[in-house]
Amino acid sequence: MKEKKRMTRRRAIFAGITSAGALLLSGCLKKMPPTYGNLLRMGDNLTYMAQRGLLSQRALAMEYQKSDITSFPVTDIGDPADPASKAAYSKEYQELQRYNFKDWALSVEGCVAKPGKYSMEELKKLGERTQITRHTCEEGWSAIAEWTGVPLGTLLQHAGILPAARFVCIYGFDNYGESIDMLDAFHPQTILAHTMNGESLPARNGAPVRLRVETQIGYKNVKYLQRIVVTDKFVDAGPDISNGWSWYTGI
Ligand SMILES: Nc1nc2c(c(=O)[nH]1)N[C@H]1C(S)=C(S)[C@@H](COP(=O)(O)O)O[C@H]1N2
Ligand SMILES: [Mo]
Repeated sequence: MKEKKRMTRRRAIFAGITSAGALLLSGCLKKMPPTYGNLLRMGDNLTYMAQRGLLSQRALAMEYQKSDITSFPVTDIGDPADPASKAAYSKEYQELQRYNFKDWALSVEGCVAKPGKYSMEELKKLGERTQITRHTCEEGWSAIAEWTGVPLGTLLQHAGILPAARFVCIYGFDNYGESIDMLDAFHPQTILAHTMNGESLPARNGAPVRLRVETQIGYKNVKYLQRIVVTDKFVDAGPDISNGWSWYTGI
């Protein structure tokens, strides 16, 4: 009896290991990160393969209640008059900000049938989603806020995304950029947020619009959006390759 139990347990463990292995292997070939082979991006290999292979691809990130909302630390933005502050306060950005972003428009380019610019009004007309989520910065802090914005997938569909499209590069006015794959681009919680905690997105949090990609870590959430480029090839748009930060940072 004892022996049998032990056997069953051993078999169960073995079955568990082999099925997990088979799952990984079967999904493996299709689920290599596009950065595979890049030494500084080695972190992607396991996280991307594990996430794409084992988790439901539409799994939602945790959403919170209004009472969970916390303060957000001030990160990279300083005083616009201070030359040491980041390029988010470039001349072009300052000009737009001076008129409350009235003339701002988001450029959508690349593998889309209808490339063009979307004003705030046009973006808002496409639809919206509101979510209370936790932002997790790679530097060790996290904060919860409510975000409202147009789902990136809705915008891409409206722009007539072409079958060749594989990645979406998102750039801010400070030349910060990131790229994500189509699964994350069309994830229901991936939105272009124009509203934070019920108010227009403040400058320091990325006005007028920022990306919220809740399936990944803080630095993928590009602020001060300027343009979106849909590509058929992998473009490692991240600025942090030299730091060895992963391209894929699934959470
Ligand atoms: N354009 C742009 N987006 C950016 C950054 C940046 O420097 N420039 N920093 C990233 C990092 S590392 C984090 S943690 C979050 C910080 O968002 P917050 O300033 O709203 O807290 O923005 C991300 N998006
Ligand atoms: Mo961060």
